[in-house]
Amino acid sequence: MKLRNILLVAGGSLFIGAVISACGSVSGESHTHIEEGAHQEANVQVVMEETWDEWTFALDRTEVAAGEVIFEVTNDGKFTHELMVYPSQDISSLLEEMVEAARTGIEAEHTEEIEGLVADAEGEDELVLAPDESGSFAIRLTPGTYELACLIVEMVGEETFTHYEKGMRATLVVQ
Ligand SMILES: [Cu+2]
Repeated sequence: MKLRNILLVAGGSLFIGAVISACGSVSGESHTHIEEGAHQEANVQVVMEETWDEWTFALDRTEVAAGEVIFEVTNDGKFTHELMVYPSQDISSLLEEMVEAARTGIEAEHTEEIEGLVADAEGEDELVLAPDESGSFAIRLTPGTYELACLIVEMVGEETFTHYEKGMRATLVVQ
């Protein structure tokens, strides 16, 4: 069973590889473009955690080169967390709206209010991880300053708050 899974994964990678080379050979120009993109790849380790007074996204680096960036994320906390990546912007009014919506029991979709929210190849614009879960999120980033954030709204007793305001955000500079 295990061996079968490994073989399937290997088969999948080979298939993707074949598709990329086929596209690259269509014309000289697109070939160069794809080659450049393929070599620009960076990894960022992200650890999500909450302590008594601090909720954090800890990054192992705060600068990466533009291109494909793979976030390897671990949720070391006790709550479910999400990773969203978007160009740095003021989202304070959005956070207020979300908290207000949660208090009144409305399920609010917030992602479309964020300008330039980055999605992966499958169109996913967030990576959600349960406690003790790990996962990765591969996206393409152009130069700029980005914010990594968890915008989950939590209701604990009388308190309603966003993970963001507790500190679950970090800045990544893409050069
Ligand atoms: Cu969170």
